[in-house]
Amino acid sequence: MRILVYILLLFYPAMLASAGEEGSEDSAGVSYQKREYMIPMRDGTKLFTAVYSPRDISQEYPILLYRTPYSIRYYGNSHIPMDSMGPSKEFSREGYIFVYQDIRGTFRSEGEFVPIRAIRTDKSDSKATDESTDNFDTIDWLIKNIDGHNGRVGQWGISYMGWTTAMGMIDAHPALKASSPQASPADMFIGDDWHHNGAFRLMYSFDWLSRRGRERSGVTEQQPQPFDYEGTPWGYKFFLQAGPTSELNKKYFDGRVPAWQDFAEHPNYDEFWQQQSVTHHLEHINHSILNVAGWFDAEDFFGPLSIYNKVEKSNPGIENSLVIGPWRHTQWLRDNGRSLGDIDFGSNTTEWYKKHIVLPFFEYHLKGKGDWKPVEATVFETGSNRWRKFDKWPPRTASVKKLYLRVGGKLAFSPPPLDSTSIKDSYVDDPKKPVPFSTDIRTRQGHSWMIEDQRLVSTRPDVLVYQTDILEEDVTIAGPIGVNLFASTSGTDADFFVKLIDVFPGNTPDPESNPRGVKMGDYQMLLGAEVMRSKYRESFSHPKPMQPAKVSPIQFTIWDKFHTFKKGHRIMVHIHSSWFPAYDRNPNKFMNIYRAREGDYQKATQTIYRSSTAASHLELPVVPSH
Ligand code: PG9
Repeated sequence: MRILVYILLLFYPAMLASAGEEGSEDSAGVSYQKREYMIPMRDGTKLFTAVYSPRDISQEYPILLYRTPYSIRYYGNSHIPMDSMGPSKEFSREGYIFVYQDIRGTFRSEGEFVPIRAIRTDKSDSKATDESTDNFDTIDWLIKNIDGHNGRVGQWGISYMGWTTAMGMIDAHPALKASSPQASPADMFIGDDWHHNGAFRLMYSFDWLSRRGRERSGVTEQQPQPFDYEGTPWGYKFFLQAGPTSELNKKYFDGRVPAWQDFAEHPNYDEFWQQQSVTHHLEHINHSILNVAGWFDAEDFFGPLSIYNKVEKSNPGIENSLVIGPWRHTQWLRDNGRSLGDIDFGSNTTEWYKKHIVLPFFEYHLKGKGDWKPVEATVFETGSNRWRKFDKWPPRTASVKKLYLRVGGKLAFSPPPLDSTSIKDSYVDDPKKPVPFSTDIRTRQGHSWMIEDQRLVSTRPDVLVYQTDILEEDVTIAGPIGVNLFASTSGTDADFFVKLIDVFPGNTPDPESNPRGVKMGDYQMLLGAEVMRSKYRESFSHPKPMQPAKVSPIQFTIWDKFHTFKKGHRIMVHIHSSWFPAYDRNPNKFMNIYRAREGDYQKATQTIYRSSTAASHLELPVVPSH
């Protein structure tokens, strides 16, 4: 009997490929049936795929594809997840053929999973695969084998599924007419989940890889177990006690998380990272693209912006538009978008987006329905709390204004005078007491720390704080923010984090709905933050030590913002050298940090210059405020 069950389990997926398995359910008038298939890829690997089709065969429907490493549960025909079919509930009602697939090497699919698998190097090898070929082969099979479709395919996804969507845009199947990559990572060394400007994002990478990065023992329907942080709810303590990243690998991964090994073997921006970056391959696209991002996305904000910019640059003439709402990672799929953390945006921002953008986009391109008129950029202006539309992003009216660090913790639009006597500010970075990235007690990074109140952290002696006078009129910024520091360290490497903050007036009333009871007077609302690991200040591929005490220019970008600092508020900047455990600590020593030992971590004195010849400043893209 046991042997019979084993044989059945072994061949069950293959049986599905030929027969299909069926179930059905109603969704607000549209009745769906479900079938499961094992779809063969060009190398023979079969991918587990669920197809939900409207039962009404009097008309044809477009196919909407979604490919995930997180499982397409529920398996079998007993459950049809009506609310999550498509980017909003309305899609089920409008009628689509929804296709969900476990990507290669995950859950019920065959093959090996490689997180953010690089694009194949040899395109002439007809059996070589990557996520773009798996996407192509899936669409090809669906078009040839599924009944009732109208020959048009769309694809969408958020986060990892945004990335599989972006990969599907490369060498795309001709039936693919519309793609919406949302919050996709684009480059894991420069600006998304694993690293920012070479600085390692410890807490997130550890959590994700501890669950998703282990080699699997076979096909499964089980989600991985969450990591047990040795019983403590406090990630700061856990990671500080656990020690350097090399120790974490030994203690918790036992060398069985291949991606963790990759970090140590590829500490710089070499071919490994370059080949993995989706933006390097986004060419020859000839279908319509809708890019979606959240201003406060703590995982993948650089990604969607870079994908939008690259598609714009390399594929002139196609429809390629951008939507950015005031959202955390994936928020537009999860709640009404009225607020995030302590900040109220005044309206249900995600509902507006779903009704006015994502549904009309697919209805038009896949069914020819409606009067969708693409707008280049539909962006939510925080501070003023309203949606705005532009024919270009950043808007044409944006012009750079330099905001200088000045003596006495001031920020001003005028440069330091020639004869300043005080020309610098210093602080001591102690890797044993790193600056916390959040005041929440948590083991996983959470979602709202990119908009979190910075008042407590501003009191630390290892955080430099600069602010403008009280603004006499509104200041609106729209676009990327340039950071130009002149800095030195007593060590041979250092991280420099720069945060841009909106400081509310002291007498700001508390909002009507304030679940955490936070007092909003003097609130320091984080708008954006970025880091530069200074050994990469000249090149990500060829790191160079800092020379102790020598002043070096450190330039980088805090990626785009669209925000109005209201009259009566102040603009504030924080500078510090750790943001833990969101980022690993820099030992302040030029080395491969993934191989650092506890003894390598040393205190360093960091100095930021603000003289007339070394005038550290930010470049704000200022637009007229209306
Ligand atoms: N941001 C997530 C991720 C993408 C790619 C790799 C690893 C993690 C996600 O939420 O899917």
